[in-house]
Amino acid sequence: MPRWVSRPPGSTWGDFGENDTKGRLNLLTPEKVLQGIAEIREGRTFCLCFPLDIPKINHLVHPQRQPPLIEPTKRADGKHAFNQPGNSKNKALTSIGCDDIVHLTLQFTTQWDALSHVGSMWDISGKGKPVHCYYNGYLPNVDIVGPVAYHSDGTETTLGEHKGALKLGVENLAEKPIQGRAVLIDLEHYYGRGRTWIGYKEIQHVLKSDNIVVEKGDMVCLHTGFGAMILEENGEPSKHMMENSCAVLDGRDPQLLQWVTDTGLVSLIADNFAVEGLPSRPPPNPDLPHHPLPLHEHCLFKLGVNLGEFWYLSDLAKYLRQEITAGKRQGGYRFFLTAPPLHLPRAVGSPANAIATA
Ligand code: UVW
Repeated sequence: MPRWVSRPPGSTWGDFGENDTKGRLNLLTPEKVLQGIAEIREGRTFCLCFPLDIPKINHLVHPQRQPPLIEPTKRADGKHAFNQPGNSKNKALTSIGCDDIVHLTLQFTTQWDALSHVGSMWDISGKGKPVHCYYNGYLPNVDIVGPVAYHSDGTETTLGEHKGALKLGVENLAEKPIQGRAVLIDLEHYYGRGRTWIGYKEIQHVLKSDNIVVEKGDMVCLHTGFGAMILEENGEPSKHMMENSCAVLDGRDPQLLQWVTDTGLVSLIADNFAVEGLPSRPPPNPDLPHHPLPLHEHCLFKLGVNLGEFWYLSDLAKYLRQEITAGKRQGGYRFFLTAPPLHLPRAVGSPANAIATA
């Protein structure tokens, strides 16, 4: 039985195969990798990640997302495994070592959203009965038990059951792996640090002004200045600042969503916490069924476009603008991007280890 007989209008479901789990990542071809490499001029590298414990107050926006908790592992005798001699019985050995464990909220800071992160409702059977599902009609409540922790005393712990669209996990980005040509759209330069809703018109203004063309298979990074603001506030901006500063995409602008579709972009990345404004603008008719995160629905559910959030893009944006202004950079705002997630099967998101090379 096919998973769906009708697909949402404007979606890519089935375009990459009936059992596809990678969405637009399929457009990251060897040619796109070579195009990305061709944008390297000076070999300058930029870390696009925050430390994993920044911003310290993310839990005010997402109460369930807590900063990482790191501690030494415990040995069989219950003692912490830090500064341990390699072999305490052999006094001739000079080694010392530590071993850590971390409790990590996978979407606390610089992150990828996997396609299993946000779904919507669709009538996959074509019988007039919409159900909750994810990209390409994958259903939630696929039951996989685990992972299992093996303890040194021989016991095992089942850490929990995960019921989600587990084939769409973040391992899809790791397996691809996610690397290729990216383009930076510098919204802060044109719209400043005040809250600005960016629709199609506003994005076109920046593309035209900076001579940017987004092509099929490109990864798109939106620099809003939000990341720099967080660092300027020592990682602890107020909740008001978190919710009211800098540019955010307007997921209720149909023309903007159509632009995301038409460009063929692979992933949409920003230095803020949801790429789109949160809460989003009200829909035209709030009484009709609607998604609270329209850009998430469009990208993760319909198109198979992974979202990158809380990246740090300000140093890269500054460098590219300086080089372009000095007439030193033909490729404009394009660069080579390597951004693997943790290769953690079934996870719905992951820290992104993102590096730009220009
Ligand atoms: C939001 O902030 C809703 O974005 P995400 O859940 O994708 O991190």
